[in-house]
Amino acid sequence: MQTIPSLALARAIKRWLPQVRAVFGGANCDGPMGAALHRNHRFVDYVVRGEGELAFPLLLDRIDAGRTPADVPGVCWWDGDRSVAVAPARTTVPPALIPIPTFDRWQADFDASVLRDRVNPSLAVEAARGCWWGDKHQCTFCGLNGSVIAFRSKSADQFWTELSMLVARHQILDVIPVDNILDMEYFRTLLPRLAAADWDLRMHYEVKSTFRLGLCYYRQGPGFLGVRDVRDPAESAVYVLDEPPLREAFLRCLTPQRLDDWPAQGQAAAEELIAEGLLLRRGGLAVTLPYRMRVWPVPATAV
Ligand code: B12
Ligand code: SF4
Repeated sequence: MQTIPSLALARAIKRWLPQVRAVFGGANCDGPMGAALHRNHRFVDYVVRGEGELAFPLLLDRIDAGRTPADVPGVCWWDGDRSVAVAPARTTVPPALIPIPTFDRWQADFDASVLRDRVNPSLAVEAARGCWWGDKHQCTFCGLNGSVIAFRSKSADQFWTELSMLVARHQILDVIPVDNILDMEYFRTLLPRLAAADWDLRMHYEVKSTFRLGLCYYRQGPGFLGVRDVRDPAESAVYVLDEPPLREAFLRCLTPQRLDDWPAQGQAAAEELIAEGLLLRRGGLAVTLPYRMRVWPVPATAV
């Protein structure tokens, strides 16, 4: 929800139903923004700053018990007309406890909607919080100023289980992970599994601009539909390894090969890859170029 409409709605609700408690939370209430939002709007009863999984149930407990939430981390509350901001928690919610979203009610509403044939629905899922890049040198424009930036992610097993359950339950193949950044470990653990499932999943992940294209290339495009190359089109090129003989030649040459021993079709495929700069021939041997490169040796997004 947007902040200003949410404030207007909260004010209207409080005007008509003053007994209702207005609680705000989310990215726009993070850190000092949350304290300022509370301080400036007397009709906002509470603001939860930071992660809600532990703080929100605690706040509800305190409200239920008629106690002040002075011990609930990150919460802003009113002591008379004074806005009090409790310091946020130092600990974070362990990734294994990050809940699985429940889309059942949304699905029922969607199915009943007249717009259902006009909208292409996606599932929003969460595998990680924080940012491993920002942990070391946060980008100047980063919006995660108030939150804990330490990176934490679900194990590939857990995320795979959640993802496959949601996809099967809702029969939706468009998936949007809300993570700030892709867990690099997933190249080894999760992505090969997604690729092997062969589900036609369309996942949209954020990666760093310094991300090595060779990583995708090495993993044979692990379920990626495409990599957006934001360089000047004049300097970039796309080469797709989509024909079986090309893929086979490429993969076989991960171990140096003597091309003379290959059948004609394999040799033709290898020649094409050599021409593209994806294989290197030295003497009688051909080998796939190494993928761990800072700068990709060919002007290609070879996925
Ligand atoms: C998905 C997403 C979107 C989607 C939303 C799709 C949708 N239908 O929900 C789209 C693409 C529309 C979007 C748009 C924008 N986004 Co956005 N978006 C995100 C993203 C990637 C994930 C948010 C999410 O769902 N997380 C999963 C949930 C479970 O976690 P959470 O939101 O952090 O919530 C936790 C707590 O905040 C708290 N909480 C949340 N809500 C509440 C409510 C209550 C009552 C309580 C008690 C607690 C609580 O508990 C949750 C669990 O711990 C975040 C980055 C990130 N990874 O957080 C950016 C992010 C929230 N977006 C951001 C921005 C700037 C925008 C835009 C303004 C961009 C623009 N210039 O247009 C717009 C604004 C849209 C709007 N109307 O408000 C910034 C916000 C910066 C800030 N601190 O204010 C973020 C943090 C990205 C960033 N790093 O800069 N966004
Ligand atoms: S990569 Fe994104 S989340 Fe990470 S520090 Fe930069 S802007 Fe922030």
